[in-house]
Amino acid sequence: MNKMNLEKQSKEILIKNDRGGYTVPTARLYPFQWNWDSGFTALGLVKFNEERAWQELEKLFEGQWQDGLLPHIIFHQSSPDYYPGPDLWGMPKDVYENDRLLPQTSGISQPPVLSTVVRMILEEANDKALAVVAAQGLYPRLLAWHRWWWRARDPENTGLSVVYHPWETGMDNSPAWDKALQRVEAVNNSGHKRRDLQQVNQAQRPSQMDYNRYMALVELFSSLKYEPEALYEQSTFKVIDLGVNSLLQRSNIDLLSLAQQFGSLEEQAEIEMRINLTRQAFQRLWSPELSIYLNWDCITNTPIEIPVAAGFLPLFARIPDEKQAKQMSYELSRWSDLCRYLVPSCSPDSADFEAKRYWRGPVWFIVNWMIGEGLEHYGQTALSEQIRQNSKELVELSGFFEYYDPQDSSGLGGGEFSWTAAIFLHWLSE
Ligand code: 9WN
Repeated sequence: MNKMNLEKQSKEILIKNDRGGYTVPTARLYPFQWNWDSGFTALGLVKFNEERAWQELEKLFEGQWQDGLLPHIIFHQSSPDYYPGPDLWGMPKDVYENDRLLPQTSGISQPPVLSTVVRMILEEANDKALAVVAAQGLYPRLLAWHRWWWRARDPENTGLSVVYHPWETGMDNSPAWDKALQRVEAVNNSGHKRRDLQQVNQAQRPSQMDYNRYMALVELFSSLKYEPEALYEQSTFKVIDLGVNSLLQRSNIDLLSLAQQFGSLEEQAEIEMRINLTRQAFQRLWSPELSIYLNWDCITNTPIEIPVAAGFLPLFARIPDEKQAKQMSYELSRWSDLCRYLVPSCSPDSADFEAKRYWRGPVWFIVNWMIGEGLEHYGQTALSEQIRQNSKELVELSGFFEYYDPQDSSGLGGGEFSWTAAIFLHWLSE
């Protein structure tokens, strides 16, 4: 398909997935507003409707909690198509704040990409007056969310924030979580029906045992009323996720830029302190042997020695020094010798690699864009361009899927997928 058609098609997907001020990731499989999906989607929307791009973000923040948490799902309306819905998260109904009905939400968050997105669309907007008002309105809410990550999720002020659920990493079924998840005592969910398998082949989705453990964690958090101290002490799944921490660090850098325009000197100093603390703290996640960063299991207090694509995301956060960035790009080139399309979500020569299963091998556009952007920053232009070209080819061959097989290019998971269309508009159509 030619470029014009793909561009047109990607805009049509975003319009089709619009549910009135917010975009669903894809029809039926994911019928609500997801946190990081909306961030990436706004990067596509801004290319043809700036007002709508700002609205996407404003709508998301309607679900923000008073303590700053921005949940991973906002249930603006009900749908029979997804499990688990708001009732299983134990969320109260019909709650009003200043006469406004608050949407029900989940009780965990997702990788924080929004400050980066706000800065990017503020800088590229044609309607500057609209952009300044919107960004200024979002700034205090972004700051509150960052502070939640810095405090509720890092109460010992180490510089790295913890997550309590694979869903919170956005890379739910990554082999990096296998061992940590096995420690979670599964609940028997026979009374509940998974809805994802009505739309996607079981071989491309997490196993039933994974779901039973995911739900056990949800029950635990709900019974603890999502109290940050209780979760920190009692969650049986507790990891330092490279995705969350890389996106948070990059977002801290972009939040600082927003603070310079809209915030106080004290806020700027606070953000700067966090950036420096995190930069130092990241060093313990670096593996010189594997030339990649590693996730960390906080229960055993050991690195998780499974090389996954998130291990390259510190490039997006400007964490590595020049030497480390070079070593990472050699490692990624080695991966590319082992499989046709970059970037597989897990090292292709790892025993855990599965080309078609959700986060265990497939290529995801959002990850490709962030790694590509990071490599370009470090001057690794050829490799960054290879990732871009591979991504283009995947869309040309298979259309706008949720994820792709890195060997045979087939499109997997949900079709007409919003973030794939948005990243196409943002990164591939120029
Ligand atoms: C759970 C919406 C979301 C993405 C995640 C992706 C998948 C949900 C699910 O879909 O997760 O949040 O039910 O599988 O893993 O990254 O935000 O696109």
